Amino acid sequence: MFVSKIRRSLIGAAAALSLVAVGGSALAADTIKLRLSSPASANDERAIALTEIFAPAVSSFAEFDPHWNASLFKQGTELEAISRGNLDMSIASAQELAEFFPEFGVFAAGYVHRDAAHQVAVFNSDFFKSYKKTVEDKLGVKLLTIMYLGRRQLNLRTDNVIKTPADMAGIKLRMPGSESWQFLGKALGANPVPMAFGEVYTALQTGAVDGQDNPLPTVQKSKFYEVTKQIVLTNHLVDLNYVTISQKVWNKLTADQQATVQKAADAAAESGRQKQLKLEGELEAFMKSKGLKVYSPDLNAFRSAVQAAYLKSDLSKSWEKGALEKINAL
Ligand code: KDO
Repeated sequence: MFVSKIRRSLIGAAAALSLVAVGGSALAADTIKLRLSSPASANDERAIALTEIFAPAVSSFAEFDPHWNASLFKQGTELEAISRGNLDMSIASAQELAEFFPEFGVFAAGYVHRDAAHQVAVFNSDFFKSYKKTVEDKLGVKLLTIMYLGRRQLNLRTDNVIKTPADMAGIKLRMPGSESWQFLGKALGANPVPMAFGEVYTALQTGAVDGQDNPLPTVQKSKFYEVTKQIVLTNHLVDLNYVTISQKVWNKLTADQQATVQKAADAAAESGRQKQLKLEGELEAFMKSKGLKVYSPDLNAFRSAVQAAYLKSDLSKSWEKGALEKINAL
């Protein structure tokens, strides 16, 4: 299993840091700045929910200071930044966490989570507690709540009809940069190309890639529909994000402030989830109105190819024993 040396050494450094963290001491008189960095655009429902719901709810003691469009830290480097004490919050993916803790790969795998409610059940389950604790103890990052990004679909600038993974042969599919994402792209039958989110529109426009995958709200908000011709409703990943906060910052809050931050994060996540679900319901019609073909492929063919790819891979060997069964049972 690949976990880069720099990330391993970082885990050691974070563990040392957490030993000197100011456990529970109250700084109630100070207003703290909560700087968040994310590649999400400001019009993304997760960004809107954090800005409109989280920020005012914590404003009596904290100034929420978000930086969208990866304007502060590059996509995929936010967790390191938090761990090193250079950033306070992020919207992290399971794929990013799997770079540090390969067992998180199960939450990043295709066709595992069923829907938004299933994601919440997994996040709040007893068995997920040890995953949260690992991230806190070893990286100095607390997973506050779970956000719904949506069902990822294939979105291509080519117009060949895609029915099965075999039809994806030779398609250059942009996927985010980490190993879990690249694996998923391959499992879908494509040639995955690693690329940061902020570069996707131009890459689609110029033909540097043949397609990308994201939920329909992202295709709409980032205007990928302007530079693509079709959407194949593979539903290959019910995608999630964790709202994270530095454990060190968390430890400096009073118990009341911690409760307020937790409640605010949960409320923002719930609002974002409902809006994202509503949008997903509306956007097939929107995409068609923009001239895109939108259709379902042979879902069994995609599901079985993707599941088989994981089960015979080294990636799934690093999943905790029984994790998949526990997720499926929820
Ligand atoms: C993406 O890069 O395709 C992705 O959808 C991956 C997600 O994990 C998430 O980080 C998201 O981008 C960004 O927040 C931008 O919407």
